[in-house]
This record gives sequence, C-alpha cells and structure tokens, in this order.
Amino acid sequence: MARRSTQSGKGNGGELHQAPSGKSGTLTTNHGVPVSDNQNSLRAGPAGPTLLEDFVLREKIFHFDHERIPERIVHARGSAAHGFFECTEAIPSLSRASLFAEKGKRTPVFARFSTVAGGAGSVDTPRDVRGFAVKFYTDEGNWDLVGNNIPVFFIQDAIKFPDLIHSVKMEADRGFPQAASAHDTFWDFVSLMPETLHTMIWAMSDRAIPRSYRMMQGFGVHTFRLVNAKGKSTFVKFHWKPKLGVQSLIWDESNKLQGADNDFHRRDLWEAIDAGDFPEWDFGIQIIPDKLAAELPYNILDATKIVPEEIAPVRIIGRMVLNRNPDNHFAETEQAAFLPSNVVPGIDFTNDPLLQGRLFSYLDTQKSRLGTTNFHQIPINAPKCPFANLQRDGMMQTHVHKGRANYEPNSLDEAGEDPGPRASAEGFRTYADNTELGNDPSEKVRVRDETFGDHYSQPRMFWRSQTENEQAHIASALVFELSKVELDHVRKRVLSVLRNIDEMLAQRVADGLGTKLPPAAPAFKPPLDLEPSDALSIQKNWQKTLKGRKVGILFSDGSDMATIEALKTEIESKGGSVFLVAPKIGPLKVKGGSLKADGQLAGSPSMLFDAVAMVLMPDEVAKLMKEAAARDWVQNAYAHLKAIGYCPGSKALLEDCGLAFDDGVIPNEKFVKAATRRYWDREPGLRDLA
Ligand code: HDE
Repeated sequence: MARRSTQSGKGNGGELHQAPSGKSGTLTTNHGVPVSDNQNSLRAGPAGPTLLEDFVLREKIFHFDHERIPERIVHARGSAAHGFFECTEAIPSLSRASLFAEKGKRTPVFARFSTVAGGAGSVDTPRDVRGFAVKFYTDEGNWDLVGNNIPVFFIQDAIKFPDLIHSVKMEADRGFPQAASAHDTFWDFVSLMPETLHTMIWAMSDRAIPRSYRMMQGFGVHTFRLVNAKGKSTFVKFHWKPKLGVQSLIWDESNKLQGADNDFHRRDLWEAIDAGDFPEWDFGIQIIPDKLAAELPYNILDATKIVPEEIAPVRIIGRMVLNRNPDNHFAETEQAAFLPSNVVPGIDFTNDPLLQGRLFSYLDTQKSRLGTTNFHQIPINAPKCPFANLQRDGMMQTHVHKGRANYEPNSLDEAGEDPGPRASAEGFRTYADNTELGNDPSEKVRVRDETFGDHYSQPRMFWRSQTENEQAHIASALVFELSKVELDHVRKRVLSVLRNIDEMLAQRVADGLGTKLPPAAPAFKPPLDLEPSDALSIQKNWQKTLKGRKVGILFSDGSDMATIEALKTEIESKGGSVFLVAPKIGPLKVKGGSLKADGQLAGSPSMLFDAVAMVLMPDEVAKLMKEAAARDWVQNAYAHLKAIGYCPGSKALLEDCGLAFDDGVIPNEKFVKAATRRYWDREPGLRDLA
C-alpha cells in the first residue's frame, strides 16, 4: 500500500491557522507546541490503530467534547450586541447613579434579547415572551437591567417560578413541544393560578410575536427605587421604547418563518448593525410618587400589574444605541451573565417578592452554567471600571493577585506594605426603610398581601385597550392554543377564568372551539373596570415608516432594470432596505443590462419581507403562474397583510392568484408609501378570526 503524505493538504484549511490572538501564524497546541500535521492522527502503521500518545489529537478532541456549556434553563436562545447608553437628561435629584449624572454622558452596554421557553437551538419566532437584558458597564460598577418585552410577569412570588417554567417547557415524559405554550401542562397551570392571566393575555397578543428585536419595547417589570445623594428614595419603573416603533408579525407568518428562517431575529439584528443601521431605544422612567402608590387599587410591588402611562407618564432620560456585533457568539452572547442583583449606588431594589427571589437565582445559576465563582472575570462580564477586593483563588482564577494582604482588617501599611482595598462611606448603601407600603418587619411570615388578590382587572384593561383587529388576534390565539390542549377539563377551566376577564372574549373563544361556556370561576376580588390605556395597543401607536423595514423585489429575465433601480433608490432614501429575488441567482439578462439576485425565489419566501413588489415581463409571469413558489410568494404576502406593488406585466399573477385589489395591492408607482404599514382591514375577508 502506498504511503500517504503526513503533511497538511493545501486548500483544505491546513495552510491557514488562527492563533489565540486572532492573527494568522503557526498552529500550535494549547500549550504552545507547534503542530506539524492537522489532517492525520498518529497511527501504528498506515493501516494500524491510532496511538494513545497522540497528544495533538487527544487535546483537540478533548477540547471539542467540552465546547458546550449548560444552556440557560430559561432564555436559552438569544442574540446580543454592544453599544452605548447616553444620558439625555441628568436626574441628580432622583438618583446618584453616575450614568445619570450628566446630560451627554455615555456608558458602554451589552444587550441580549431572547425567547424564554425554547432551547438554545430552537427557532426565533414562536409565540413567547422575549427577554430584554442590558448590562451597563458604569464607572461605579455593572448595572444589569434584566427585563422583558412585556411589562408584567406570570407570577407574583419567586417560589412559583420552577412550577411556571416546568409547565411551559417540554412536557416531562414526552419531551415536546419545544418552544410552545400550546399544550396541556401550561394551560393547566395558568388556569389554576389566575395571577398568571395578565401576562397570559399579553402573551396571546401580538406582543409575543415581534417583527424584530429592534421593534420591541423593553420593561424592567418590577418597581425599583432610585436613591439620590441625600438618601431620598423614589419608586420607578424602567422602560425602553424602540425608535422604529413596536411592530409585530401575523401568527401564520411567524409559524411559516420557523421554516423559512430559524434565525429570523438573530439575522435581522446582525444585518441591521452590520449595515450601519443601528437599533436605538429611548430609555424612560415612570415615577410613582408614594401618594399615587397608596391610592392605586393594586400594589406597585406586585409584578403582575402595570401602572398605565396615562397615570404615570414615561419621562425619557436616555437612549441606547447598539452599534457593534459580537466578535464571538460563544465568548460574549453565550457567556454573558446577567444578574438583577447587579445594581450601582443610586439604584436599589424594592420588596417585590418576585424581584427578591431573582436576586438569589441569577448568581446561583452562573455557577452551574459557567462553572466557577470567577465568572465575573470573563471579559463580557467584567466591569470596565477598576475593581478590587480580597476574594481569592477559585476555579479558573485568571488574576494574579500580588502582595500579602488577602484579609482585612490588617496593619500591613504600618510596615510599608500594600494593605489592599478598604470599604468606603461612598460605597453602595442599601435603602434602609423596611416599613414602606404598610410592611410590618417584626414578623417572619409566609403570606401573600391581600392587595395582590385582584387577578382580573388588569387583563380586562389590556383587552379593552386593543383595536378590534388586535382583539381578534388575542381571541384567535386562545382558540389555537386551547385547540392543542387535550384535557377537556383544562380547556373548560381556562374558559371559566376568561369569563372574569371579559364575557365577550370568553364567548368568542368558546365559539371558536365549538364548545359551550362553563360557569365563571370564583374570583377572590371582583374585577374593576379600569380606564383603557391606548399605550397598550401596538396598532394605535403604529409608526408609518420604512425605516428598518425590508422590501423584497421579484424580477426575472427581461425585467426592466430602470424600474427596479428607481424602486430601490426610493425605498433606500426612506430608510428601508431592498432584497432582490429571482427564480435564479444569475446574473440574469434584464432590460438595460444584467442583474444578480440576492436570493432564489424558493429560498426567499415573502415572509422574510415587510412588503413586496414585482417587476416582471408578461412571458415570465406566464411561467411563474405555474410555479408554486411564486404563487406562495404573492399569496403569503397578501395573507400577511403586506403591501404588494405590481407592474402592468405582473398584475396578471395577482389576478390569477385571486387577490382583491385593496389599498395595499397597488401599482409600483404608489408602492413605497403603501409599504409603510400592514393592511389590517384585509384580514376579516381572509381568515376566520375568533
Ligand atoms: Fe429570569 N432567569 N427569572 N426573569 N430572566 C434567568 O438566569 C428567574 C424573571 C430574564 O439574556 C436565569 O442567567 C427567576 C422576570 C431574562 O442572559 C435564571 C424568576 C424577568 C433572562 C432566571 C425570574 C426575567 C433571564 C437563567 C422569578 C423579567 C435572560 C439564566 C423570580 C423582568 C438573561 C440566567 C440573559 C434568565 C431566574 C423571573 C427576565 C434561571 C427565579 C420577572 C431576560 O436565573
């Protein structure tokens, strides 16, 4: 048998090596030994067994075998970016936090967005709450605002968190469904725990199928406190408002996107930043004066309640811009450890029993994910200000601490030696008053405050604040989810609690399921008719803009290049982006030259775009009429309520697909203006909404 060369083969990666520094150079082992062959393991003869002494092979496989770390038990799938926070209004009278000290001051941030229920490899567009976690690297330490895109949470007390998450994740025996709340155990838990209903109704709304991470609001959820230099405390809630406005998908679209692009949100965030179209949010605080807190018919320490913006307006004091993609998904996004317990002087906790439990949980979880108490030394987690204390050693210690002082107090300074760091009166001081909002700190008790007992008034307020179309989406989402529930008694129990939210909602869901309404569940407190809040509706606050939106243009052989170019220029001038789709990647011969597509038709379905337009010659249209991918392209765009632009040639395809020519199905000349919105009015004629 001929002996093969033991040298690296050219063209198969053997000639270019990445050193840990990120620069090309000689390939070495982790211990710096130069490697002569990265293609063949060491064998006892050309046809013999592999030798145990092959330390190059063993080290490489050993490292590979351990490349994964435990994924987050919740929020496992996420995407992140670097950027900055800029203070736009200094608030020293409210908080001594250094990041709010001066107008114009910038603080670096790392923001991670996530789904909650699915695993790290699951899809981006299931119906789910989204995480919205921001690490501020302030000059007085890291502040982590670990929030969601929904302002309330399912439960009131941290002790119920494992139950909630067990119920929504894959069922224990069968291991499915992945990343979906549409199954028995979730609805069993929800209907037995009416405190979940407010977040449940948000999760059934379009908030839970966001169009993009860039188009989500973020909320700190809990009431926090700001503390000024004199020690005065003010209750606040934190808000992020996207500059692009809040936008959502259509349910059918989000389902189809799971096949069209598993990474829809991850790609969207990456591509926007890569193109210099930096996502931006306003940062605001809702101040809740003590007097207001005392008057509200619910408790501001109850995380299942909001304070409507109409009652306590959001005061914008900053903005966040995400302007740099991670260099390495694992090192940064995966290893990022967010801790609600990371606060800085000037920001403090409240006695919200959900928040209090989180203060323990996140630190605890980092030890099992990152394996060491030194997780704060990983670059993405390390503060960017100096930090020093006498904590020492531990697994994967990367600091080489110098000197003898590793205890305090000490008197080493008397001998002229460095005594190490000392606590200072300027440091973080916990806000001391523990009697606020009626607390009696003299007892240790396991009780839920009576003011936490109203579970129906706020979901009712949410429901009544929505547009007709948004209500139809909520009712239909409930029908969808409950139709997947197999246990009849669970479905009935959900209907019985829905009656307390709104009779009409319950009736519509029952009708959608084709079942009778059971009696209403007993309510601990009778629901109130709170004033609806327009701020809670997406559609009422829709920004008609092309900024951040993506338009797909379908062309083929012979299409008119000038028309395509003109459309593209107009869309881009309004802040949108264009993706060219054709039956073949090409370059294709078009009128006026040749043109390459960005994507092939079958691989670029219209779900990937916010609006679509066609520039096609009649003979090509005739071919496309027989092409399922082209028909789907048009029909899905229509069913997902998108604007569709057409030229004289392509009109025939729309007619052949049976589309009605409404305000959103429009000649290309008028398309760009039409592409700034969706056509909600189209929907009742299209699908049977509950
Ligand atoms: Fe979390 N949550 N959570 N959560 N959460 C985690 O921490 C937990 C809650 C949120 O991008 C875990 O590092 C408990 C509310 C986000 O890395 C874990 C309770 C809100 C992220 C954990 C809650 C959140 C997490 C898993 C009830 C919105 C992802 C991995 C008391 C205000 C952060 C980790 C990232 C992650 C526990 C409730 C948001 C297990 C016990 C309420 C955005 O520690």
